[in-house]
Amino acid sequence: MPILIYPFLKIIMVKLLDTDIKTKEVKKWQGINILHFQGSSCSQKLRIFLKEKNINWKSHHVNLVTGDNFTDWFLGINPRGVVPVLVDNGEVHIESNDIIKYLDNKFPSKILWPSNEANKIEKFLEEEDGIHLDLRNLTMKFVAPTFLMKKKEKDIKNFEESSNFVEGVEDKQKQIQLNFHKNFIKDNGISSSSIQKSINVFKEKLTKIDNELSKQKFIVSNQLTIVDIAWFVYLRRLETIGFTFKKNYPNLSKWFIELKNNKNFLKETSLPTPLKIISSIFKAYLFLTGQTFNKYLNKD
Ligand SMILES: N[C@@H](CCC(=O)N[C@@H](CS)C(=O)NCC(=O)O)C(=O)O
Repeated sequence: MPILIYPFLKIIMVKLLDTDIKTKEVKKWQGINILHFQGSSCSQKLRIFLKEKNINWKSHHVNLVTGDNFTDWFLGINPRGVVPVLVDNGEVHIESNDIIKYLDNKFPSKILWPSNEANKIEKFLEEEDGIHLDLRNLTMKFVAPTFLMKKKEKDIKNFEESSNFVEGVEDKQKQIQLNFHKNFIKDNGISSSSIQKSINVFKEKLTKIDNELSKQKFIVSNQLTIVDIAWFVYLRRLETIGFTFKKNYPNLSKWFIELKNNKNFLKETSLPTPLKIISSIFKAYLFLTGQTFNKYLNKD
């Protein structure tokens, strides 16, 4: 059963049970351990949060491009096959927003999830998590070539055959991840209709956030919160893909430029160097073959 740590805020932690954890060595890990990938948006959000709060942590790099997340070792820590993961003194927590909520409570030095705005923050983060696969659609279409983004059949098979239990019950999230990668292989990439849908989802959300930012300095209030970090990460990815904000989202654009002055924000959202090089070459290829992001942007 999920553990309620702040019952008054309806906050639910995803903490693995001992029986869910097949990679037993992590139970001996001391302190704050983070399993993450440099180019993963959820990991970027968590890393900025950790830096802003000055929390010391031990890094465990999981390369999503080479399939580290579908090894028995990693699946024995997170059966969903995704990063980030927190191992705190042998306890395994998954789901980036839940990890952040847990750590914000544990280290109250600089609160980024203030209790007086908790309901609003939860709503924003639920929405952010809900469109994560839209961000992935756009990333997998515009950041690197399909052949590089495709998971290996043997990795998918290993993932499919691995344990499916989170908090002692069969997990639906694993199936969502599995279906995503299987469809990517079957369709040889992301379909044009999915791209169009994902762009429209973002246009709607950006309009909403731009409106919030017309009323106050940050998205939730006049104070920086985790929602700003989460959306900064999304905007950095959208920017890489080719989205521009200045004309249609002026408040958002101003907020984005200001947050870019924070070195931690900028550094943690940079693509790994090899991916940066591949992405530049790929962008040129998309341009030459008339498949740029802008081609989709202005359609409804
Ligand atoms: N809801 C999850 C989503 C985690 C997620 O999808 N992580 C991505 C990276 S941002 C991942 O690990 N993808 C695995 C892959 O692409 O192979 C969370 O917030 O932690």
